[in-house]
Amino acid sequence: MATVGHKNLNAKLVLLGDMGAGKSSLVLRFVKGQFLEFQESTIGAAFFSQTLAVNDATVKFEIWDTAGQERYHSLAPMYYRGAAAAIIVYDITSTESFTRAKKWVQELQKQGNPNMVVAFAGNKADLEDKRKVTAEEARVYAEENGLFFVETSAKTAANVNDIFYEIAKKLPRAQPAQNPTGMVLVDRPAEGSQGCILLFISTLMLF
Ligand SMILES: Nc1nc2c(ncn2[C@@H]2O[C@H](COP(=O)(O)OP(=O)(O)OP(=O)(O)O)[C@@H](O)[C@H]2O)c(=O)[nH]1
Ligand SMILES: [Mg+2]
Repeated sequence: MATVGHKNLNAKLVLLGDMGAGKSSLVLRFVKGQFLEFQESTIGAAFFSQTLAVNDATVKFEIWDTAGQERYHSLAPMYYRGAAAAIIVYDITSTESFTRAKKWVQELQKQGNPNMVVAFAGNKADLEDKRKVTAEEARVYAEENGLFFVETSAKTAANVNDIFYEIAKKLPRAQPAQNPTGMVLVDRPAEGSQGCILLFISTLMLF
């Protein structure tokens, strides 16, 4: 049960990045604690949810794991529109994926929510011997663009939970009335009809 002053937040989170960067693997690691050596390429997008307790709040992430293949690019706005947070993922062994990640940053800067919490994740950090993108280069880029940077490994689990915890901590603890676009929703199950309103706003966020 929620304690006094405790908030339940629903936060839409989207993962963006080149195909094969490891978006689905990061989600699978976070949500189920698993890793697959042969993770299938995502078709369209996949939805997951996971709840985290952080300080004064319980954050329920509604996670959209998008497909990195170029042919699905036009679907992306449907998933990042109204999102409270994004994780832009690249593969540290691929300069193309780093370039692609920077393009996603630009797209979010142009079309995304300006208050979005954006994490920049250099994944496959376990493949140090195949590294093509230095952590320093990525850190400088992330700092210049106001992103929260971390290197992760879905394989070893390094920094995977941490990235979601950091995002949860950075989410604004806004009230619905002050937040008409519904980026982060405060859910109070005890207050009857609010659940319906939340569902309605969440549905609007998808269109
Ligand atoms: N060594 C290593 N391999 C990884 C890691 N993360 C993902 N992989 C592998 O990289 C491949 C691609 O991972 P996915 O999670 O499918 O990548 P994706 O970004 O979801 O790709 P799309 O769905 O096509 O956009 C899979 O074979 C994974 O096993 C990692 O941290 N380390
Ligand atoms: Mg995928």
